[in-house]
Amino acid sequence: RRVLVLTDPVGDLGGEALPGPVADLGGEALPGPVADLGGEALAATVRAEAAEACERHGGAVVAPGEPFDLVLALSSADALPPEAQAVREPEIGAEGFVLARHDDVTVVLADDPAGLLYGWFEVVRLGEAAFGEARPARAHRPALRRRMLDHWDNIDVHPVMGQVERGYSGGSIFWRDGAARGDLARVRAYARLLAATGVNAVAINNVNVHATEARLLTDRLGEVAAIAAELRPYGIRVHLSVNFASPIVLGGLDSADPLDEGVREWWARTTAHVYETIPDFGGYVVKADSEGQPGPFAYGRSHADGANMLADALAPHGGVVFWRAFVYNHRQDWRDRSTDRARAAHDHFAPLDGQFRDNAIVQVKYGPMDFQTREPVSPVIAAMPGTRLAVELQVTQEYTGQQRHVCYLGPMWSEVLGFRFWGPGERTVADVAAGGGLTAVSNVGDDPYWTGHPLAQANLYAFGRLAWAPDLDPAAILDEWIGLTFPGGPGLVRATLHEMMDGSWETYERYTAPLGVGFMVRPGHHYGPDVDGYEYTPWGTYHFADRDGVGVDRTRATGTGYTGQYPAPWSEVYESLAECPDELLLFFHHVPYEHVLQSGSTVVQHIYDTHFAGAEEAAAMRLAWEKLAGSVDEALYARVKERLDEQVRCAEEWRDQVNTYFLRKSGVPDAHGRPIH
Ligand code: BDP
Repeated sequence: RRVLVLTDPVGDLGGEALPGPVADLGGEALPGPVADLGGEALAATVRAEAAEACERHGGAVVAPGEPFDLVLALSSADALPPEAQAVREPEIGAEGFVLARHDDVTVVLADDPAGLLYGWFEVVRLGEAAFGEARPARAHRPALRRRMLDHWDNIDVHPVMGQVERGYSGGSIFWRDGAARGDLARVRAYARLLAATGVNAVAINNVNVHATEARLLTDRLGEVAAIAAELRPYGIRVHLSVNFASPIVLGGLDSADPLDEGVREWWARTTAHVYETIPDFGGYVVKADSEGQPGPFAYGRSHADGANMLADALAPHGGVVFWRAFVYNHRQDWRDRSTDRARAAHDHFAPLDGQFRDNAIVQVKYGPMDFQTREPVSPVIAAMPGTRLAVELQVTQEYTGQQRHVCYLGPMWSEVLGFRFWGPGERTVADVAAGGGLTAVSNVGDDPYWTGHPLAQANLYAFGRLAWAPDLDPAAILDEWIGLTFPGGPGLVRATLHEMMDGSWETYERYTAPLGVGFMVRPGHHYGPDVDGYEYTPWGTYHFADRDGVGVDRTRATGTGYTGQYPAPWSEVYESLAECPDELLLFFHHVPYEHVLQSGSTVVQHIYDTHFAGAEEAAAMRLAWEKLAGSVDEALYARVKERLDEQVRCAEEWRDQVNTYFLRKSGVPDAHGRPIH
């Protein structure tokens, strides 16, 4: 192909306000100047990508005036060819692009170099199809302005958590031997990978900020700058997780009170220094008053006070603070059945709606508990119309098989993003999050396959694609990933992968904790079954199984009142035993074992049936993979096979423990007489 790239002159992006849709805030843009986003660096990336692709696949980058098959042009470029003029729009918008094909020419037109890069990757994704039939001009724009991955990476290797907290892909790609890696080539490759999926922000250290990592904000900032330099050419902004007590820990002050002038001044000064070093720094991520992290409660201040202090320090530089809503009491009395961890985030944050600064984004986990395989969508997302919200997902599979199990999470995320709190036709979760963003804990490490389980790459890909376009069909995203990862291979490989992966989230759900009740994992590392592992602990994660029944009564009528945190119609649907969706029944209700589900099965029979089925499906997955021996790369085959062996073993273990447990509790035998020990 002959490719024409027109990126001169790159407009000056300095001082411009961040655009982007804001569902609840009247379409308003985030205020504040944004330092130069590295426009020239991005434009250079587009040129280099095009040149490299031509070199690899044949073709050439041509000069203006020569014939071309593909033109990538900035709308501000001098001498736009007529093909590009024809698809010009008054405003394509930040990061957006127009793609068209007519008269045997493919056109990508963008207002800024980031849009051009995303347009380039769209062409790559389409492959030959980008040069086939005519394509009417279509504008592509990200639905969510901030599409971010959080790395729970430590610089040092933590004695319990290892280097990457909840990491299943080896060590950190950023840090090694107590410092930023000397060779950051892999970080650059990661940036490229992320840009190709649409991600534009990364936090490079753990939300649990230990002493060494806290210093990244001050005397170790140079290491952050080195990483930012690798991410910048792909349009990815660096963020840091900061410790709320930094003024004490790093600054030698005797307080971290967010209303104390000295403390505020310390943050303002420290933040200004960050921006002198990294002018396009994205901002902070904060876990406060959560699982032992310091926070504003120590000073009798609210989370709005805490977040606003950091927002004020960041505002002059155009930065934002992602303030996590994951705040709950992890030392509760398990005998006190009136406390309900599911209520905590809403209890703490909903009353603060409207009090957060415009550049403070409240980051809410998708469910009210903690990244379980099945949870209702967090009611906090519906409760703060006057606040920018980001929804947080977990790409790393802490509770979904730890990258030893195949578990494609696209369908779960798509369900969450498409959920309509206010009923059919009303706004979706993705609409609400448009003003804040979509974030997720990354699943990437220094493993040769990036994600430990090679098939877990699909989750990383799906996250980026859904953050860009939440209404994409997750099965289609999966096929995209399969096609791009196994190009040109036999159709059997692609069909088998689709068959193995598309329903794998539901398979995983079948053999693990039933009907939305959650947890039942081994305490600490959270892998494998332990039905009562958390039942008598202070973490607030209970199933309440006894000889009469199982499940958590979260109704207003007789339970914790959690259902009241939802707007209608869901407050009523979840409250009602008859209407509550089966898959969430035990999240909302405590029921007898022989309670009949909407499916017609009883609760206990459903548990038996799904656990037998889930373990069988895992075995079928392995069988399907075994048929691919010889058709895929040998090392890759072996890696996946070894993980599938473990998945099959673990699924059987889950099946046996869960089934046996409920047989013994309930005394109800399996209707089909299958062996349960
Ligand atoms: C939990 C993890 C823990 C994290 C915590 C969080 O087990 O390692 O620190 O979430 O999100 O799921 O802060």
